Amino acid sequence: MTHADLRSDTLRHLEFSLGKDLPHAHVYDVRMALSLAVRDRIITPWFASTRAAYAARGKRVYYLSMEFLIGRLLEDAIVNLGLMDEARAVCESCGFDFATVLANEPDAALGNGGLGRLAACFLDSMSTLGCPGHGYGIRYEHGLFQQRFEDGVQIEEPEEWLRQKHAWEFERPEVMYGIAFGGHVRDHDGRRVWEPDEQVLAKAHDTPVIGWRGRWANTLRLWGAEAVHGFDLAAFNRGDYMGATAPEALARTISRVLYPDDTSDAGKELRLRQEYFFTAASLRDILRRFCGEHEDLAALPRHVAIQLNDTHPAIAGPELIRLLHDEHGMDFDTAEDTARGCLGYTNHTLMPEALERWPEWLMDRVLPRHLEIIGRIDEGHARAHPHRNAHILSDGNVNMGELSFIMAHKVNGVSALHTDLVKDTVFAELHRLHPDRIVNQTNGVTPRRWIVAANPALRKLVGDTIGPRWVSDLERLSELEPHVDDAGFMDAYAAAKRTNKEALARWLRETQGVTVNPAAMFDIQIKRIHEYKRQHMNILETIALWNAIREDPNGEWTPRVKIFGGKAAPGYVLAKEIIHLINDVGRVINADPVTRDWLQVVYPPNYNVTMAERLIPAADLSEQISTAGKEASGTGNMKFAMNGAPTIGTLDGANVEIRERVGAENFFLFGMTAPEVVARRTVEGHAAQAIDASPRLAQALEQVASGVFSDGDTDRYRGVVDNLRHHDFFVVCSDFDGYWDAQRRVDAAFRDPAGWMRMAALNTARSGWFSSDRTIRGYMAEVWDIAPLIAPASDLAAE
Ligand code: 26W
Repeated sequence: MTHADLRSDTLRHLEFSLGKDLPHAHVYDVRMALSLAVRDRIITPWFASTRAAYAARGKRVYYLSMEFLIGRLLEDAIVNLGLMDEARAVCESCGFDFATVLANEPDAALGNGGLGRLAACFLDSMSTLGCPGHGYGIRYEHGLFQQRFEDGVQIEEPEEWLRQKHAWEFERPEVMYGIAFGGHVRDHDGRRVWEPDEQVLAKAHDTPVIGWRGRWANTLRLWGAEAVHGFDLAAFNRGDYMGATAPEALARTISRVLYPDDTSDAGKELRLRQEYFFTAASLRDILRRFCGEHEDLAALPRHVAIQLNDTHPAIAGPELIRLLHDEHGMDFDTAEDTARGCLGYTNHTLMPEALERWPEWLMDRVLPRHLEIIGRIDEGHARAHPHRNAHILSDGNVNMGELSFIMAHKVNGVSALHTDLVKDTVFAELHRLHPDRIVNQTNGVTPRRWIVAANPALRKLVGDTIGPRWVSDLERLSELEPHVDDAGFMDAYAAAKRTNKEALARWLRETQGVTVNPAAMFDIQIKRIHEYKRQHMNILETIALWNAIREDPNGEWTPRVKIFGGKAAPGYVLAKEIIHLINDVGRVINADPVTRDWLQVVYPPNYNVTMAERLIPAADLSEQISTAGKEASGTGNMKFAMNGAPTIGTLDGANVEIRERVGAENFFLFGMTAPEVVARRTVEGHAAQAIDASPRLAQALEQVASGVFSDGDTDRYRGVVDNLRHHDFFVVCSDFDGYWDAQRRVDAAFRDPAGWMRMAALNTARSGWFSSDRTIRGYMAEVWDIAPLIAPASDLAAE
């Protein structure tokens, strides 16, 4: 594929798809034209993959997720098709800067955080491995809100990714299902018949997901809601214009916007409708495809694996039974076993408030037949396990975690520690009843987006050092290890990091008006704002460091830039207070002439996938400081390690496995372990005790409380301060001194550039296991029992 071909195809699309000639083209036009030309090159492998899957008459995986945090797609497609140089040349030959063209694409922000991004990484790996499958989700008109700061306070703005045409999707008007809601269930000659009183249409929109080197492509099918009867002409003619469009507007509400909560179950009826809408449409589509190839529905588990991305699609169990039993006449128990044979369930959180529990009255109102079926499942499980105390229905609620567990043949956690905690806590009883159902599948991330695309400097160095095969066989990064003692390699490694830091410094100056010193340590914490992730502990340590530097300005300090990024759920008051505090502390510290050269705080608004791709390659230090036992896995931690940023962190989630693999000497550990945290909480006044024992912490807390960072307003941070002094459920105070000491160890280590770079390079060399390709191979073998339909890339003659 030559530059000329890509250029001529781009110019053809500019003219015939965008209706623009080059002299009048805007960056949007060139971005769209190039996207269409690149997309053309995905169609052939896409069709071939679909045909191969049909020809194989084998098994497919269906990944059901309320969230797919995709980000941008143009660069990802160019990287996977190996067209980087050609695409850059096409843009320049059209008189446009390549980076500017790429930056014109909006992020597809159809997710909140870890769970949504994991789903996107999994799609990339399934295609790269040739694992036949589909992603199923919702085509939200508005993704995760845009964040801006007003005087340091988070303001949410609607996200408008569909304001421009979405270059990567194909509308499928022929793939449309009526999804029913409400109504009643009545007996009809011995059978239960659901008579819903509402219907909404689900229309498919397909996005091809191309794998590494374009060898396979799966489909991401997103459902958009439409009204059965759109426009009410009669109302319009009566001049009731709102009335005329109301049916359309009401129906589209279901796929209008992503719920921005990522840890607390809003429990809103619309959320339940969203969950049923996409799950029901997906199951109809799955059964249509199956019935097109096979007769016997009892064989479904041999051809269909359905993965529930947390409990959000858990209604899939009852819905599949309803389709098999109510609509296809299969007897109930066989329908239940058949459904269980298809379903796998992944748990992503232990946070009690994040476990979905729907009030029975609400389930009865929205999905009356499903509530009945859930009741029968619960009774059946009771009969099979008389003396149990794990109930799907309890205290007037439908527990979606228990439903997912009981309806799945395999349940998995997302890191070794988390899976053990799932067995010992949330599902302890069910684990006792089904001891071989829970397995671990430690998360992973795709190296295509998170190294090849995000860090071209490192990509080049690694490729020049160990050849090209690492991209689809990431554990080959270990071949770098011998080179860590080679000065030439280490100079080049340091140069790559420096290049990325200078690029980030430029971006911060241009977009945030902030000047940072690229020689300083870039200490980065980017993730959703939540008390268990302890961004407030980070900013308290920053205040204590500021105090220490002011007390001894000529001391031996390590210049540091503290970079934060992250959104708070709009209703999460304390998280929003933490954001305000970070911005307020930054305002004061950045203005301090005494400490300016030693300490800066930067918090660019609207953290998203694209910003992560910009920040992670430039990081020196990765902040993974959650309360042990709370972060199920983390995936940012893996992206930082791969890109040469050692971790300061607790023994939580996948930090444990990262430390095991990169080596304890290349990881700055601190803090209590999960059992120690549980024990510490039983100590009356544990926070006050810790504050009394730590003058640094006490001083920092007092400064926050007394208004040092809020123009003397002593109310602004009363919430955060009182919570820490009197509750501190996430043991910030008790872990503070350990964190402070670890940060001082980091300072000392960073003052030895060669030693630091060695740690960084060993983090890269030893983090290959955290590829999502390894994770997906685990799911294929241990959960989905499916074989890839293409040979492993490593078998290929030349990459
Ligand atoms: C009902 C509201 C809601 C929405 C999303 C509750 C919980 C969620 C997600 C499960 C939260 C989430 O994103 N969990 C993160 O999942 C990642 C992928 O497995 C893990 O790496 C993170 O540790 C976990 O917090």
